[in-house]
Amino acid sequence: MTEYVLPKVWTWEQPSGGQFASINRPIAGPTHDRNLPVGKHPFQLYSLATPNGQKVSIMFEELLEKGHKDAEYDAWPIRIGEGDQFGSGFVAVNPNSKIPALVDRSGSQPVRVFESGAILVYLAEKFGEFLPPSGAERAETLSWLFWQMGSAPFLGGGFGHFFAYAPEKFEYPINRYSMEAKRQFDVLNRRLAESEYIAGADYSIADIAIWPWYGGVALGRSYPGADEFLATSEYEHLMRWAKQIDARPAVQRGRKVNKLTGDPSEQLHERHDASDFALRTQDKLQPADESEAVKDDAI
Ligand SMILES: N[C@@H](CCC(=O)N[C@@H](CS)C(=O)NCC(=O)O)C(=O)O
Repeated sequence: MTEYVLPKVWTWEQPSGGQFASINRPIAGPTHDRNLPVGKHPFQLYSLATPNGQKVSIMFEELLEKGHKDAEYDAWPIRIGEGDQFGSGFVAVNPNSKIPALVDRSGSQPVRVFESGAILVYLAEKFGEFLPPSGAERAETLSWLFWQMGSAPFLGGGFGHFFAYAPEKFEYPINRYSMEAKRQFDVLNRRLAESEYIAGADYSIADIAIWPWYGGVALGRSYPGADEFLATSEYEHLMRWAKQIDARPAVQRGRKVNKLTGDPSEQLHERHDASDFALRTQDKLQPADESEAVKDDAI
């Protein structure tokens, strides 16, 4: 590795290299005018089946599974590899230009919600599910939810980036982020040794937030080879929990929503109705997107 001589002021002169370099830029705001589509349901979700996106579609499917008919939603794919997140309509819903983003149109004025953690809390409070209303149990659930928000960027943006996406295998950052990723897996494993679910005896938005990231790596879905590299099978309690959540019907449906890559039977590009899943299974809805430019399972 040639030594990098720091300039006095950093300037954006060239793409940094590696996957996703083409969508990274040091400025915010829209790059083009484009309105977002609006469907028939009260909730409009603009997303992609990445771990951050899966959290919200899993939450909607769990609410529907519990019988909340008012939780019906339209889910529209945002192709982040093609820059959809920089369209004016999307930026108006999320000024941070990242999926997932939600518009609740059930009231007199539309309400925008961005950041997956904020969306989970908003829906949990609206439907009175998956987040205890007060006291120690609520504090524990929110603690783990915010743990995920602070920790997963080291797993994804740190470990995952240098393990899978950087233009070369650099030993220093891979060591640094593998150390942190394994420490985080151990945090979860110890917690799950004493508790069935992350926040206690009940399944909650903490599980819904944490599972797509840590379950995804442990089950060998994110970053091919990362499960072996990090020896995730050694985290016995975490593996038990990852498989238990993976078996939930709502989780199996939620993972498919806005999924554009991988096995065609796992993809549901747009979701507008519960019956869309059956249509997808029969392969009648839409053909698979062959583009592998952005593998949605692992970003
Ligand atoms: N903290 C945010 C993170 C969202 C995020 O990083 N989304 C990624 C996909 S997983 C994205 O939209 N990336 C597009 C980009 O960076 O331009 C959340 O939890 O909602």
